[in-house]
Amino acid sequence: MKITFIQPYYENVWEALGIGYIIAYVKKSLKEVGFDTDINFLHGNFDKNICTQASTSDIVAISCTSPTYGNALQIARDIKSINPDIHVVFGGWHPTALPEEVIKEESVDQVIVGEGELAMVRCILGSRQPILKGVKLSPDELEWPDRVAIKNGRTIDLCEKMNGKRTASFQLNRGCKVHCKFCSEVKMTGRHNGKNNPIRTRDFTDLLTEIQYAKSTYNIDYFKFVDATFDRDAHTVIDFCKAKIGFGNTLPWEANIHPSFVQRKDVFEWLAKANCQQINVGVESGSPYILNDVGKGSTIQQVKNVFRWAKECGIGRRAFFLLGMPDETDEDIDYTIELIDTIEPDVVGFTILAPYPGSDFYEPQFHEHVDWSEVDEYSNDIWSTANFSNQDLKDTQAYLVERFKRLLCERQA
Ligand code: B12
Repeated sequence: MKITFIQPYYENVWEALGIGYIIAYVKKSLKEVGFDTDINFLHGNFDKNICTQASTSDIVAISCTSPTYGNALQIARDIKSINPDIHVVFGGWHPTALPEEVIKEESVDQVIVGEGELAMVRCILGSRQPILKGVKLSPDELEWPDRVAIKNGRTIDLCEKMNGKRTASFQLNRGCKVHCKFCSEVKMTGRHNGKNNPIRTRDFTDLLTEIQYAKSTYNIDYFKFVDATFDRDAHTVIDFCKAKIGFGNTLPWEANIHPSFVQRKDVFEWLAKANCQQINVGVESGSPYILNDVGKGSTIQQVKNVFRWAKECGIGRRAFFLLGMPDETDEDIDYTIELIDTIEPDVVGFTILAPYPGSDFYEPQFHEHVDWSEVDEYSNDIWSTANFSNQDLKDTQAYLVERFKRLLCERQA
């Protein structure tokens, strides 16, 4: 049986890690039951080449986020127009958030909701339920993502061309302890719950061995984590750093940090010892009211601590701010400016809220017909609040970007 996985194109140079996980698990599971498969991976837009290559498959499985959903649908339509007998499966963030809508599409035969490894095996072995639920596997049931299949060498080469670093990404945890209203993670891994939905953390030796494999295969000289919150708690971060040092892994790396989980300076001392070069922090706002309102789970003081400790330990600090929370006022923006001036991040991103399906801000009556290929948090024409028009938000974003650039120049002069 020929199965083709497709990741529609989006402007970034990250590898399709989710598909890599699925392919590895499918290959192992089907081998165990003696089921013969020919598995392919294609990455690109709805160009003829992709559709022609995929059209000789028995199953085409397409991954999509909301901004890539339009392309994904076009690919599915084109493939079906060449070969209507192909079974077309959709999975990933958008179909997980809106399965009922996606399955209505004529060119989609099946939607897989949630983590796709086991469900994809079931699909290949014949399960044809229109909406098939994914299963949360424990880390030791998962295989390392199949980096050869997803052509990781290509994205690593591209990273080198773009920023001089041969970078690959890895996953430490599945699940997140917080539920921010603007994030759709909860739809994928469920609401965190210590008992029956704990954070699933990998064995460090297994992870470090995978990193070592990527280093010797692709000559990577830098790595990142895909985890939205890498720092599940202080002792796990410290234990990972100790394990990395003990393993003899000296590679530089970066990770996303949630300020509230690592409120101890020694965490940053260990991160520095383990050659962590940058922390990326979703600060979102300098206003305590807004942070509380969106369920961020961190306080301004915690943010200040993290930025101070990281600086003292020589770790680079990137901050992300999200404009356009529903009740945000001019005063809240002033608090954000004040916070930026205090924490002095090395890099900053200012985005505008995008009400992605799966997030608490998605409202079908307003957003059902949004063309998501035109919308993301960097730029969108759809979001406004009671206090700010869409243009106000764009102007504020532009003002903050310029202001930060100026500050950075002054600091560096
Ligand atoms: C790391 C990350 C990125 C990385 C790239 C990740 C990558 N490898 O491609 C970067 C920074 C480049 C990025 C970019 C974007 N991202 Co992003 N990203 C994430 C993050 C933090 C983790 C995703 C991840 O890699 N998980 C680990 C891998 C192993 O899992 P996975 O890819 O999700 O795959 C699993 C399932 O999704 C499913 N699955 C996936 N594909 C398929 C396909 C089939 C057929 C099946 C059956 C199942 C299936 O099974 C997989 C294995 O279990 C999530 C948020 C989060 N909290 O997790 C947001 C998130 C996925 N991103 C999001 C968005 C919107 C974007 C961008 C549009 C942002 C932008 N403006 O650039 C782009 C779009 C990228 C794209 N290719 O479409 C949203 C998606 C919301 C939505 N409704 O679509 C999320 C949920 C964050 C949020 N705001 O809520 N992202």
